[in-house]
Amino acid sequence: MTMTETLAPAMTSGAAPTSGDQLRNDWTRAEIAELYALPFTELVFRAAEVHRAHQAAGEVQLATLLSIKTGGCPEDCGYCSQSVKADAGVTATKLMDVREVLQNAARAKDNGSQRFCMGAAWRNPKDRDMPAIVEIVKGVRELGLETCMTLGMLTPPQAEMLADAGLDYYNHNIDTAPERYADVITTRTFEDRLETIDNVRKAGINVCTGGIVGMGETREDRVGFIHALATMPQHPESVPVNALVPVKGTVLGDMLADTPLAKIDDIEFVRTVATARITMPLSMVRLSAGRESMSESTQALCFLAGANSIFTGDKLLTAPNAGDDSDAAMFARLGLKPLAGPEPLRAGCGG
Ligand code: SAM
Ligand code: DTB
Ligand code: SF4
Repeated sequence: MTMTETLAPAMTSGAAPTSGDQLRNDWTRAEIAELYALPFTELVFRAAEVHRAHQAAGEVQLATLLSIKTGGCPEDCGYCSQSVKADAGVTATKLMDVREVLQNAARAKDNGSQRFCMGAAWRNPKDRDMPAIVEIVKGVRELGLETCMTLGMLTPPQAEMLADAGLDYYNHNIDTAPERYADVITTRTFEDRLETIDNVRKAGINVCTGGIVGMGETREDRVGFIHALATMPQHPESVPVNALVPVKGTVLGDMLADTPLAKIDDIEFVRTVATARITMPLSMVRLSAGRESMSESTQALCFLAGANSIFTGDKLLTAPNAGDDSDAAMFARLGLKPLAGPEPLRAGCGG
């Protein structure tokens, strides 16, 4: 199938999702590079067409994050304030009590969130942690929220336990292009990441995987990052696109603080969102970390280019987020609505 054949004709906002028969997972790097290099308005126009053909354009999913176990992580991810290698003033905590998690989840629901995403600063959960995690998943589901966890690497039995508990999504980012991975993280490999994603898939849990732009990578690296996602045997149901939050005391935060021009260019960020949308038409593309320092105009361009999910609330895991009031004002100004119905993707990518 050629690239143009994948682009369905524009449909009106709110159009019913298609069956997914136009999905491809045989994208080449050259095709993705070609999309990235389109004139900006052409790229955004095409992404908006794909968006309208497959999703309810104008509706944006609201998800809320909670750090249920903060800091003290043995991994050395160069961007992360929670690594033991970072000196970012993050105090390490134990796993949060189930009741406290449920109080936070109930608040998120009251504030209109559809999904509750819980993160733990672990390389991997220990088997002794699993009963409490299972209890949390069940409790949050009972509140009527979709559940997402991000706990580090999982074994197949751990993934099965989470599936049995009813976990809806597991977040495990590939973060960057395969060939750049070792520049950012040395304590695990890109292949380790894919293995956990595979374990999650096999257990029947929806996959949330994406990464970070603005870590000093090149356009070619960003092409490699999107290529790795769009050629997965089944497209991720959710694709978080984070803009690096440069935290002082982290390797990347300190490095980029000295090179202010390294911050991701807004237009390049929108290009990344648009390319993700075109290559993965049914995935939820989430504007994740970094919105706090992003102008409303840039975010509006991202929504036009097919982003359809955000994290709400004042805090991400440890870093500040845009906050409910400013998001409510932005939604009003842009005429956006919180996503009400189910997401389009359950069919995945048959290739
Ligand atoms: N420990 C688990 C793991 O690494 O899979 C879960 C938590 S981890 C904080 C989740 C994701 O947050 C990372 O994979 C990364 O993409 C993103 N992230 C962390 N710190 C960030 C930062 N400073 N700026 C942007 N994204 C960040
Ligand atoms: C993702 O891709 N972004 C979220 C979520 N998955 C877990 C985390 C962003 C973290 C930003 C930095 C912080 O709060 O420490
Ligand atoms: Fe640990 Fe996750 Fe942070 Fe890496 S990103 S240091 S694995 S909490």
